[in-house]
Amino acid sequence: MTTSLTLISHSLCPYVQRAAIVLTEKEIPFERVYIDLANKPDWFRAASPLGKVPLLKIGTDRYLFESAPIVEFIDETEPYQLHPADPAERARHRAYVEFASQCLNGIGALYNARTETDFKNTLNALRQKFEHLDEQVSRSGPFFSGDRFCLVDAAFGPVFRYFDVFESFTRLETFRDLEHVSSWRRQLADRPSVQFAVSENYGDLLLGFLENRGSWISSLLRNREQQKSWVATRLVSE
Ligand SMILES: N[C@@H](CCC(=O)N[C@@H](CS)C(=O)NCC(=O)O)C(=O)O
Repeated sequence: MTTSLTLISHSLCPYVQRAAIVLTEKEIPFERVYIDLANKPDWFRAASPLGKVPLLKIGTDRYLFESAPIVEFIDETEPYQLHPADPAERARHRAYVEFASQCLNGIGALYNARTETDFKNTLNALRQKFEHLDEQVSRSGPFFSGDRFCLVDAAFGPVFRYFDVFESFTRLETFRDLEHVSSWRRQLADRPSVQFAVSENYGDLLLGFLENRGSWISSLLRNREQQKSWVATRLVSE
């Protein structure tokens, strides 16, 4: 691609990550512009009919919106397709990209859950999705459908990344005994395109976001911080 590409981003958005991963997989140079979603600039409102990131700016004045068409555009305009060639398998991959979006909705519901009961119910619903995925993902790995990294893998890298942060302060056991999903999750976490899709301080940014939700997960996080500071105070005073 000879035209310059700019990915209009937000540091925590998992849909933006999909586009960043695919651009990196395809070794396409691109710039990133971050916007404040709480204070959307006028040019962004004009370019984004749904008011959401990601946007892909092509050249100086064309914008694409919605992550699915954005990543398919990137895939189709560059050699070495990341979607399967077989139409039925491609349709199945597209369906699992949507499944990844539903997992993201479940994660949103999880970090917004106000009570322990809601939190547990939401986590159970997510666990059922991962159980289903454990049946679907390639047995030999490393990726969703075998040895080729596909667009569907780009959609799940950001899903699993949330759990890396959640597990840094609480035990959820969402993936317990899910051998195939766990192995896929590890492979995606090791993939450079997935790692570089977020900034180095992503974990801290997400922790700060979670702490301010006023939800059950915020209290888990604060309790954890309190426990740590009690231990530290005790160590200092002993
Ligand atoms: N269906 C959209 C979802 C994108 C999305 O939800 N973006 C969120 C951030 S992760 C956003 O921009 N929200 C701002 C808003 O809704 O005002 C896609 O696949 O691109």
